[in-house]
Amino acid sequence: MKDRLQKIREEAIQKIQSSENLDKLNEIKVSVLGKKGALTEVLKGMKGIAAEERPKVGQMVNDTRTAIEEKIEEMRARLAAAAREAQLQAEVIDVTLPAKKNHVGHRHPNTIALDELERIFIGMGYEVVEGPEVEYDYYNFEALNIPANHPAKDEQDTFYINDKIVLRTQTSPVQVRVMEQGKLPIRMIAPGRVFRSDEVDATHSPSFHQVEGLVIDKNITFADLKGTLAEFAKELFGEETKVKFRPHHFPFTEPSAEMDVTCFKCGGKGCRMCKNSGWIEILGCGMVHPRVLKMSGINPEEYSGFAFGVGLERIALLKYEIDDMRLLYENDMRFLKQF
Ligand code: 2NL
Repeated sequence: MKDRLQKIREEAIQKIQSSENLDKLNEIKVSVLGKKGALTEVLKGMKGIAAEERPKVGQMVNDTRTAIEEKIEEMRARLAAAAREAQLQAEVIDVTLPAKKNHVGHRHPNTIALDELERIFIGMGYEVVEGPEVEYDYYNFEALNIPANHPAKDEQDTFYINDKIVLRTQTSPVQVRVMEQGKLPIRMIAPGRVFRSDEVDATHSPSFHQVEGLVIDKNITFADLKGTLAEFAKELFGEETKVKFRPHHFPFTEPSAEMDVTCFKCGGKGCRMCKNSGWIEILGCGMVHPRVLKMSGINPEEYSGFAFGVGLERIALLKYEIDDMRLLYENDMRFLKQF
């Protein structure tokens, strides 16, 4: 019996010491100390031993078990430390490696121009209001005094969803919605995306952006329009900028005008930028047509107002001297990050 236990002990210790990982070690533990293990087999054989011998044999079995358990624990600690060390080695971070380049984003030229326009008008007490891009024909055309037979309504120029709904061709419908709410006075700008059925070229795109402005109060005159837009031009293009108004026609304003600014490149002497005229066309404007006021529930005998519309891309192209609108939509970072 003693020899057998000695043999079990030596074999077990030999296996334990040569086990190369924790899984292997556990297998050995089960094969020796487990329910069907070698040592357990010995205990089962105790029945055949004389009663007076049993305590002694029991003691020997227990000593063997303790010795094997100690060896296993010692080996377990060694293997665990080795595994941890290997993991640390595998996960080592080289803090001297160069960092990943962090590409910081950049505002689009349209966004830079819009932020600038909003800053100027907010500074003059205007509110910024947005509205739907898919709009009723009523708000986009009818409420703006654009008759059913007007060329702008042609399917060649306007995208129709159905005969009552269009993709807005201007942001004026946002202003009509504000006028309808009936809270006066109004001092607002309406920036946003607009749509026209145009072919793409250097100056046209089927989707572009507009900023429209609207002021309605008692005693608003063309002098308010001129003063406001002259101030706007100075803030946008520089203090020395002068403006001039040329008569024009829009269905929603009367009288109507287009505003030019002195060329900010040559100061008015004439250059490539202003096609040698010294002037650059910048926006359309006018006094809100009394019919437009009336249709939105405002009494034209009591209130008057002015309105204007600017193409955002036109401002961005001019300000940053970009000669092709398509560059604004290609999302080429090498181009965009110049501004
Ligand atoms: C242009 C011309 C303009 C307006 C827009 C407007 C809006 C309302 C009432 C009256 Cl709610 N008018 N907007 C007025 C005059 C001109 O835009 O050529 N824009 C690029």
